[in-house]
Order: sequence, then structure tokens, then C-alpha cells
Amino acid sequence: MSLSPSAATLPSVSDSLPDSAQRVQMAAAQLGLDIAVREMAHPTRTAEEAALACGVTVGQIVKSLVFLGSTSGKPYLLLVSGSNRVNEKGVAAHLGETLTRPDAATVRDLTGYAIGGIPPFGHAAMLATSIDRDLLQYDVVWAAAGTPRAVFRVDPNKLQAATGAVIITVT
Ligand code: 5CA
Repeated sequence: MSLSPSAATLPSVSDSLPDSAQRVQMAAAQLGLDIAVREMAHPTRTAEEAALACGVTVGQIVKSLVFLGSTSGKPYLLLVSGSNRVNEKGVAAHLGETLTRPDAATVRDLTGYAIGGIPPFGHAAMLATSIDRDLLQYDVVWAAAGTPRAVFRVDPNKLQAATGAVIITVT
């Protein structure tokens, strides 16, 4: 008897993922981004936790941060290196308006995900997306994939291209 059943009889990897993580996997496929969402044994709720769980530096973790334009009310998504703090004045100058931080419930409405698991794409609303140029120095970065344990690894240049993110300096 074969110990390795054919691929057709095995569930795909994503079948064992929570619904939120599966949605991220599907959104990636729609963008033509070849990633594998995985659930880690340890929490990845913050950049620091994710770096530990993934065995990479904090700088290689993608923080997906939602802001609102003070004037327009328009939602913005900033993809920021885990080791960087956003200089809101500098980013505001780039975006053309000052920014506010929405509360957790608003972030959930806009993205479809809870804070700690917000992915860099596949959101409920259209989010004008910018990416921290410091992320582009790495061969591989890791981002959240819908839950506080789900992540995926990706070439940051491919992430930028797939999301159409504008490359900015956030610090
Ligand atoms: N999974 C990790 C690594 S990929 C992650 O999602 N990190 S994160 O940085 O993108 O998400 C946590 C961020 O959510 C924090 O940096 C913080 O800026 C933001 N945040 C935390 N609490 C709130 C809150 N109550 N309202 C709005 N934003 C919040």
C-alpha cells in the first residue's frame, strides 16, 4: 500500500486554514502573486512576534497600517518595514493631506480583517497603497495573512508590483 496518496485525494494546504487566511490566499491568486499562506505555531500579531515566529529580522516584517485622509476621509494603506516608525508629517506631504488613525472597528470595516492580521491586499474597500522603500532592500519579507498567526513570505518587489503600491520614504 502506498504511504503517499495521490495529490487528488489530499486536501490542498489552504483547506486547513481559517476562512480569513484562505481569503488572503485567494486574493493573492487573483493578483497573480504566488504565495503560500501558513499558520505559525506562535502568534504573529505584532512585527516583533512575527519576526520571532518567522526567524527573520523585524525589518523584514511588513506592517499593514491603515490611515484616513483628514480632508478627504479617503483610506490609505501604508506597507511599512517592522523596524520603521511612520513619520506622519513626511507621509502626509507625499499624500497631499494630513492623516488620522482610524479606530479598530473602522480598520476592520475597511479591510475585512482584525488588527494583527491585516494583509497587504485583498481588502473590503479600495485602499490607496504605498510601500516603504526600506522593505525593497530585502530578498524576502513576511506579511500578515488574515489572522494573528497567519503569514506569507514574498519578494517585496513582487508585492509592490502586485499591489500597485507607490514607493515612498516613511521615516
Ligand atoms: N501580524 C503583524 C505582523 S505582519 C501585524 O499585523 N503587524 S501590524 O503592525 O501591521 O499591525 C499592528 C498595528 O496595528 C500596530 O502597529 C498599530 O499601529 C495598529 N493598531 C493596534 N491597535 C490599534 C487600534 N486600536 N486602532 C488602530 N490601529 C491599531
